[in-house]
Amino acid sequence: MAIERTYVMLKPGVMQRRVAGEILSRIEKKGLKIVAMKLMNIGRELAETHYAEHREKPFFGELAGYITSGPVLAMVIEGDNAVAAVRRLCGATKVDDALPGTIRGDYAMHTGMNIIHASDAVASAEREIALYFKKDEIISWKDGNEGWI
Ligand code: IDP
Ligand code: MG
Repeated sequence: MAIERTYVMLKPGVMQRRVAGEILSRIEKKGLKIVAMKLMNIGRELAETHYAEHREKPFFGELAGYITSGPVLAMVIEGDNAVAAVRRLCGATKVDDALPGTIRGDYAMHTGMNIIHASDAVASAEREIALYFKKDEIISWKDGNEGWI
């Protein structure tokens, strides 16, 4: 068991389309645990810091514009190998590669608006969690389910 935390963010289109519950439900049903969550507007500065690795990419302006266009649902998700587990639920970055059954495969038509962000490694998860959450906003909680999920 390698209990990890990952940063997950439902992008603005999710709130516009009123499908946050459906997507959260997939994360919960998998057996992952929500340990922090907040609805927030991201400013340009935070968007550019979060996506700093893409600063030189041609889609950077579109990406920063989209992510700041409305509220996002930011969360920290915990579980066994949670980083890879959430990435699998999300599906591929490019919508043409995202298979049906994955969140992006089922909900996204355009790569630039691919519905959900999830950290790609434990190190980036730590960096991203710290960008969005204070330590005391993350709740460690125990339940009786760990044996069977
Ligand atoms: P990821 O979200 O699967 O980790 P990244 O390569 O880190 O994918 O890209 C960050 C975000 O930038 C993607 O989720 C997507 O919204 C956007 N993006 C990536 N590649 C393209 C592209 O080729 N065109 C438009 N937007 C893109
Ligand atoms: Mg990425």
